[in-house]
Amino acid sequence: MRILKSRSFWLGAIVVAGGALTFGCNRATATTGDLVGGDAASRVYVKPGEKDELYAFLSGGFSGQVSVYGLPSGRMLKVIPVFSQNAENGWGYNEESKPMLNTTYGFVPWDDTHHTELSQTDGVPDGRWLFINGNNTPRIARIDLTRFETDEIIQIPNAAGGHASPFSTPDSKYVVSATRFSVPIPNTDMPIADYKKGFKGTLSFITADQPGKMDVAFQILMPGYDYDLGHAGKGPSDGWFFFTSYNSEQANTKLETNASQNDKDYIAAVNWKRAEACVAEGKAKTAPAEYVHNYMDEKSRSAKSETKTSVKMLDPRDCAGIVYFLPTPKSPHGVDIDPSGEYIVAGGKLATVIPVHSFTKLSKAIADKAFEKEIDGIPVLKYGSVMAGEVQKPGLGPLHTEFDGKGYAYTSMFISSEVVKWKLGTWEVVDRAPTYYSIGHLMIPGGDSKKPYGKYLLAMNKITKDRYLPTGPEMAQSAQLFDISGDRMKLLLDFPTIGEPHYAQAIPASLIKDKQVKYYKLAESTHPYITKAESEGGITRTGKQVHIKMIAIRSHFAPDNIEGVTLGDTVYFHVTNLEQDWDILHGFAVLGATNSELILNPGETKTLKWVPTRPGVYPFYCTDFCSALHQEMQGYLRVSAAGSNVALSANISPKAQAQMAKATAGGAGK
Ligand code: RUQ
Ligand code: CUA
Repeated sequence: MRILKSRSFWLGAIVVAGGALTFGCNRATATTGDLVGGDAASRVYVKPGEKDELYAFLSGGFSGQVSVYGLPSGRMLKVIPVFSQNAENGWGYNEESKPMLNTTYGFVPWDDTHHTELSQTDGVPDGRWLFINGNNTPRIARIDLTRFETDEIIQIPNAAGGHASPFSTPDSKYVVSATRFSVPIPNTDMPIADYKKGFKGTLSFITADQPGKMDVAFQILMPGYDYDLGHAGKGPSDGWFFFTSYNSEQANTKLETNASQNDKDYIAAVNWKRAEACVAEGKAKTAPAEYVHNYMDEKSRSAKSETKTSVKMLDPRDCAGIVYFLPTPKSPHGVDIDPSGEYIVAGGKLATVIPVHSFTKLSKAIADKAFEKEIDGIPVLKYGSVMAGEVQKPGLGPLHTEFDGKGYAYTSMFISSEVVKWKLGTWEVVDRAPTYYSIGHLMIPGGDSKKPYGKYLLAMNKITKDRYLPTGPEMAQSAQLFDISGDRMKLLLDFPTIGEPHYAQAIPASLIKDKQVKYYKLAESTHPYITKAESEGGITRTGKQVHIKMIAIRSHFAPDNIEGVTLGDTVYFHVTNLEQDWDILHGFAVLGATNSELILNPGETKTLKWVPTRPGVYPFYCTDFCSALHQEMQGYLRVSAAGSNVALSANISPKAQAQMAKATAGGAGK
């Protein structure tokens, strides 16, 4: 969507949207009666103590995170940090999670998350994992839905702008990532004017079905266009993947006009089963590529990073039949496959129709070799030979389409600011509903899968303007929930969101809620600095490093008085939450820390690194209101001048003291 934000486009968009809004409202009055009809409140009302029907996962856009909402209430349940440091719970600040943000560019504590993708079994979301892409430093993350925590992040090499990502095959064997920006591959110093000659695109297939083992299975080298979005085939089209591209003009400046010249751009249809076979036959070249893979070690709940050094690169010239181009009007954005797997729907941002391709026709055109030409080893099919139909006069600026499983498709119209419902097969528009304002993505629970859950539609709007109490120049982005169970869409609810949600997915709560991890078992933890009992806490010194093993339990820390730290030391607080009970958390913060607090799940050990800068006495305390005596949950650490002879000590048990003495005697000493 960023591409749309050029000034003249916005101006145009707003002028047109303004016009369309009046039009939209009139239309709505004519067809759907009151926008928020009489029973809307009861349709979204979830009584105190009762639970929502669905979990909805909204990408955070430039917040770099994922937020979780209950539907239909629109109540926010959690923010899951992914690519952005999150001081609220120490993600990316504590020592255990920092490695999750490692890349070949170093520690990258931010990204732009766009598309949530639930793992699937046989083309239906199964509630095991949620994948999300990082756009800026191309990455894909896996969130484990028994914990609602990010457990794995893989960087995508030979890529710039991981936008067409992380769409999944129907069995989640692979998730994909296509480069949005073409760049020299491998990236190297080159004049930008050499774009047409030297810049390339890549499509990456990442193995995803084994937690902790994501890897780049292979990449496909593509012409230097911009690759935008993708979706896997299913049913008859299982084994195929579809990616939109724009800028077939291969412009490298002022894309707004220069990449809008051609009447049609392309959808790349990728036969990934054939690509797999070519890789197995040794037709891929091993290309050097550095990328980082980070994952949470299951037992220590500490992240590990590894750097990989090569990928298998397939050139379509070396493996005939892996990619075909489907001409598609005009600068297409979304590409969405209907539940049957037959229809391939494109959202041509600048097109006046919604073009739909047919997989049956595509297969036949390939068999008949109905090719127009070939580009870099990729046959271009004839538009007429693959087109199933066009939705006429749908509105302006089609972006994304989802399906209700009852034969209808719903397309978001950015410029005319509305959702348009149309019928698969006849391509007739049957309903439209205005959105407030300028909708980007829309989501129907399961609406990109083989079995849509239907019932609701969530519009995610880019501009909020006058919908809420004003909050200065920036307003929260806004989501709108529609009831789509009847013939007409009915607006039920507006709610503000975090960051800028692009895509979202939702799934029946029953698939997730009973599988939750309630606490981590102390006995099973392999964290090297875990303190499993109060008697085992202690303090040790190794050169200039001081390690404090500490426990937190209602309502104290042990040890809670520490002396012998001197200026020049680096202190590591390894705090273990001894609680073995659901939702009993403690926090830890120390005066003058330059990172953030720790928030400790029950049974978990986390580490805060702290470098004191002045002698003095430093209090630490629990930040999570855990008990009636939470406010008493505090302690002190004394820092002395460098070279001082204050003995290293902590008020700990005799047993721990003996162990500490042994460790210090065996260590490097001061
Ligand atoms: S996207 S609506 Cu269309 Cu990544 Cu943003
Ligand atoms: Cu522990 Cu508050």
